[in-house]
Amino acid sequence: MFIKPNKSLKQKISDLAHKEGLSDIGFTNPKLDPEEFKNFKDFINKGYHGQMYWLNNNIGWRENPKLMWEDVETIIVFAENYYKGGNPLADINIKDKANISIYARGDDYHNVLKKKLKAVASQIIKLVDKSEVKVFVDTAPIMEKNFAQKAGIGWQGKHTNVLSKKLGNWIFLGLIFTNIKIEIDNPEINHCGSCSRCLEVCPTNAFIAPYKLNAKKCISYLTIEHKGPVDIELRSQLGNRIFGCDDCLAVCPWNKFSKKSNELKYSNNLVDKLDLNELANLDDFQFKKLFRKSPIKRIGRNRFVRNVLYAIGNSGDLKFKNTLIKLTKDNDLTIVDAAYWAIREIKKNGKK
Ligand code: B12
Ligand code: SF4
Ligand code: SF4
Repeated sequence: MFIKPNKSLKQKISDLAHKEGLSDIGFTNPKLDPEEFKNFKDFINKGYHGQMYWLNNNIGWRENPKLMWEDVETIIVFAENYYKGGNPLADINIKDKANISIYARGDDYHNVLKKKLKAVASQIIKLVDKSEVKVFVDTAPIMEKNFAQKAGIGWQGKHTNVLSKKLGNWIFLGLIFTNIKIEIDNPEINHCGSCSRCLEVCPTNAFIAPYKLNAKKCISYLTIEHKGPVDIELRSQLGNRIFGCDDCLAVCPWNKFSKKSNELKYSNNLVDKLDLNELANLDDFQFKKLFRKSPIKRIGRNRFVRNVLYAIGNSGDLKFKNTLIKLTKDNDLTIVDAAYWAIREIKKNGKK
């Protein structure tokens, strides 16, 4: 469907986004720069995706979103600020407490953001006759960060995430595809300059080069996506990070422009400063209950307890002894392995 570029329609959609509390909006066409797809394929061919085999599914859709939906004419990209204020790394040295990435300390953004995008999308179809829309947050095979840069939301920094001069890097991305042809925005240019703070701070040296991540070494991958035991050499570098990692994001100087998010669902602090002992003792039912609204629930009790055990091993604290002994008899073999590893670490490095 073609309608003439329509400024007022664009303004109306932007107003709808602001009404929903979304932080930024940009418009672009569904054409990906071939260089970006080449980079993506290179990432897969080198095996940097680890066990995230799903990244290789429907790979053609990533290259050309029209193969997924041939009528798509415009991609509307939204940024959702989730910054809670304060120092996101404040907890990483409190060894007997869990550190959870700030994106996962409140309600699951997939649900919160999708609801807002659906509200915007349902209004768009009322504005234009025969218009259609599709809403995406995170899970579809779409190069969200590349389209965000093309739509002028921000640029992909050396840490590989999108950051903006207005918002810093604590932003989620969400997309609406539509068959309405709308005037597009200018892409944002890169403002990283000679800075390399994010590359230097990474605890596992996961960056092969600026803009290139070996996800297999990234703590976010290891604690969220990786199934089974984590490589022994990487376990001690996890510290107390039991779900996700914020280190490379937290050091970015552009965060001086970050403001506290107006979305209270991200800051309900459901899971702040949790005690490692309590977390290690969660059974399946308790785990599901505690994390029912959180993105953490996706990884399940066993992978979660595995992460907690690595953190306990890294705490070097003998007070966890009884819990560790109990978990050497768990039904899950990865948990058993993690419990024995933690006992060895505490014996080796522990404070009595
Ligand atoms: C797979 C995935 C992961 C993987 C891989 C991360 C990654 N860098 O892609 C893991 C599990 C590690 C991960 C972690 C995180 N993720 Co994630 N993840 C995704 C997902 C589902 C796909 C991204 C993807 O396609 N990766 C594949 C690789 C190839 O992409 P890439 O690293 O961006 O590769 C590009 C660059 O390497 C570039 N490039 C290569 N060489 C060169 C050279 C030069 C000179 C240049 C300029 C560029 C360049 O080209 C490649 C293609 O564009 C997206 C959602 C989506 N559908 O897009 C969310 C997404 C990227 N994740 C998100 C978030 C919030 C996170 C975490 C911050 C969560 C946390 N706190 O733990 C961390 C950040 C870790 C990090 N440093 O990236 C947000 C990021 C929002 C933003 N502001 O950008 C997204 C967009 C989800 C969302 N909808 O909000 N994630
Ligand atoms: S999220 Fe953490 S582990 Fe992953 S690249 Fe950034 S600093 Fe490194
Ligand atoms: S820390 Fe520096 S290099 Fe990394 S994304 Fe921010 S500005 Fe770019």
